[in-house]
Amino acid sequence: MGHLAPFCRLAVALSDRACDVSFITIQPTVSSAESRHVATLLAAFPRLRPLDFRLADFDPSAFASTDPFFLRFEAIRRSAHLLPALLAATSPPVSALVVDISLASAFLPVVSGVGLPCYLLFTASAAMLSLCAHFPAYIATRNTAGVGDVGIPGLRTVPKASIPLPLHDPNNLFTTQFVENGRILQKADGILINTFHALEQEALDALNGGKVVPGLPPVVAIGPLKPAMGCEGGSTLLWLDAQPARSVVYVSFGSRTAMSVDQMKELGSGLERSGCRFLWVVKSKVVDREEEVELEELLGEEYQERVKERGLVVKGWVEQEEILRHRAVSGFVSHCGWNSVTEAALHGVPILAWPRIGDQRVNADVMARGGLGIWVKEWSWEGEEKVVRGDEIGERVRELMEDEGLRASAARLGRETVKAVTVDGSSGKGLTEFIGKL
Ligand code: BUP
Repeated sequence: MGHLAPFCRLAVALSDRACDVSFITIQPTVSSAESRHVATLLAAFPRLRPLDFRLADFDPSAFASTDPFFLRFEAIRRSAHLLPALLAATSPPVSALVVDISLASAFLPVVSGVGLPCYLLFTASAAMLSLCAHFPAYIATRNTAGVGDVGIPGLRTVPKASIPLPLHDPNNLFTTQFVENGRILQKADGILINTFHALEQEALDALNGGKVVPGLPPVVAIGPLKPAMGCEGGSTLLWLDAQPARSVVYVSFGSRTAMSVDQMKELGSGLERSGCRFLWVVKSKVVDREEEVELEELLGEEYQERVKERGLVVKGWVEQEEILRHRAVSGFVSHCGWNSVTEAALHGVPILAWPRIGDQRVNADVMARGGLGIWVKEWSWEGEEKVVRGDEIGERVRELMEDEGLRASAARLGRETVKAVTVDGSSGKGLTEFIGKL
């Protein structure tokens, strides 16, 4: 969802600005959330033209990864040769493509081969783009030394502990994709990125000033891309309506970060001990289709009964953006998926960061530097057995909800974010610049 959501938003933003937009859809999807999201998008915006992309045969067992999302990216990458036929059948003809960063090295040569400009959409932070751009050169110097702290020229050092875990294994499928995509960035006609200058000026300057790596095409900040799809209230929002203003902490770890049952129980106890009202989205499986266990089984029989006066626990999809914009919500315990960070910024909601996998520590660092929240660096990370205790979680949640200074600085960033996405703001101008090129 972290990749799909910004693509849907970009499609709507371009269409709103009088571009004729075709949207390549891929079937089958990995998660139910993806299928629903695409169906909702196409129903709400019939002017977007769906192009149905059928994948070539793919045997996942041939690749060094068990991550269903990395494997799906690989399946799409290996179907790139089918793209020209799809494009040739499109009327009116397509004049440029915007391709996800994860597909860059497979799709860029094919798109260039049919004579079309190819832009990349980088769906994470500019700090992460800097790591992606520099990483191929970095590992070329390491020989057998393995990955340590990575000093990004013109920016800062990403500590070893914040490097996504798969990148420590040179044979991992994600490492192969990341390095190949990093190597080909210079060949793109431009790189659109879902961030904004007030949050990541330094990284954007380093990228565009040729400091990170020479010869990059323009890196154009167009974020945060604004959510485009409304929703129908739903029981979660009704529950929020009944809560006092700025009293609720929202807890979610995104669409692909599962938590162990032991850790979930400690988190539940921490939320209870914090004394704060809370809305907690529980996720115990990486892919939502496999989420079968009932909440009672995960949290213990009496938990929900005990907390029902001030806590709502839900399993499955919620309308996160509507939650973050709700007047009752004033804190967010987040894994720091990049979309979640930018959505919190847009609504000035302070974050207590608990990054778990992938780029989330890099994002948490950007978030904390930007004055949007607190990051407890010692909390557990992928590959670690450690269980963070409930009393510690409760204390930090209370701190998040009571820190007036933090609330003020998050609100300040919120105002800057809103300004950035107006037509005359930095990201609004970025989008205009891109449309001008089209
Ligand atoms: Br879960 C969930 N409702 O219940 P991130 C997510 N979202 O609207 P991730 C909901 O999905 P990656 C839910 O608002 C955001 O736009 C959320 O993206 C929305 O994290 C998106 O925050 C999730 O980037 O993806 O899912 O971990 O690993 O690609 O960053």
